[in-house]
Amino acid sequence: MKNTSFFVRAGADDGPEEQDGRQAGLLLKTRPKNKKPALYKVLLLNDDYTPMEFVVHVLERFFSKNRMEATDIMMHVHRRGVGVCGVYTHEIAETKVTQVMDFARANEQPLQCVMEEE
Ligand code: TYC
Repeated sequence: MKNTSFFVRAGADDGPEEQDGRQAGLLLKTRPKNKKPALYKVLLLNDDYTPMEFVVHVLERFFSKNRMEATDIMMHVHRRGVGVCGVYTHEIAETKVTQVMDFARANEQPLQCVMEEE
């Protein structure tokens, strides 16, 4: 549900000033903000050169996967070409992508990591 704030005319008399000092004739009504943040999938892409063990390590180190979860995701990417490592808010997803890309580059691996809005 979208957040809304709106002004409405004050009550019947429209007197010069409210008791709490607000401007006469105006009353601010605000609904609680319950807007959920946009979410982004962080994806790993397959390539022909990055060792499987390196990808498993990336999933353990940056996405807190255990060995079995990491192996499942790595094999999914290997077979299907792309796979989801996790779903995060924009800033966290961006950080994950940067961490993986920096780590891959530092280790001279062509591994690619991207983010995509859900
Ligand atoms: N295809 C790679 C290989 O056979 C393994 C691999 C899996 C690479 C997942 C990248 O995101 C990846 N060594």
